Amino acid sequence: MAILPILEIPDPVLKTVSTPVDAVDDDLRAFISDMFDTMYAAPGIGLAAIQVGVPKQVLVIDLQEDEDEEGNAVRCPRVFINPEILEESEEESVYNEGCLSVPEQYADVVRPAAVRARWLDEKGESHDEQLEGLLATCLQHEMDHLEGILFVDHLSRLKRDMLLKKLTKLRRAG
Ligand code: GNR
Ligand code: NI
Repeated sequence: MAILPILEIPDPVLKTVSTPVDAVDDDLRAFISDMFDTMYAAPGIGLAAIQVGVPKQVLVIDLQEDEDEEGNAVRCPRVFINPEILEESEEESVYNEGCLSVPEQYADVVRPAAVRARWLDEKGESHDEQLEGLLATCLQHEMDHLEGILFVDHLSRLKRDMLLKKLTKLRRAG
């Protein structure tokens, strides 16, 4: 169990373009386990490897939508290695996104409502699936990280500057 430090804007490492993984092995699985520890502790619903400083095409998602009878979150951890978007829907959806690398700031982002994606899981097995709803939104948000893109890069300059100013103020306030 290891909780890794999460890089925050304006750390230039977040702009790194991540490279594909060439072997899904025990070392990678140990790192993925640390990514889940880090994501659950934050807490967040997704995490890309570059957010903890590792420029590999690895991301983890757990929407934490399901609850048991006692109202406890049921874990549904998903791993995406070397993900690719094969198709995007014409239909768009708007979601009020946040990011662990842009703490406590939220803004509406427009993205394709559904995507067909291909990826490897933690066993190295290939998946090709149509995803929609929050899972599609979150996957696109995480895949942006692999290109060095943050959700604020989807906003108008005015909205982005306002949001970054708020973050600066918040940090000054401690
Ligand atoms: O925890 C997170 N919540 C979230 C909400 C809406 C859209 C995307 C996300 S991902 C984010 C965690 C994160 O920063 N992943 O990169
Ligand atoms: Ni993010």
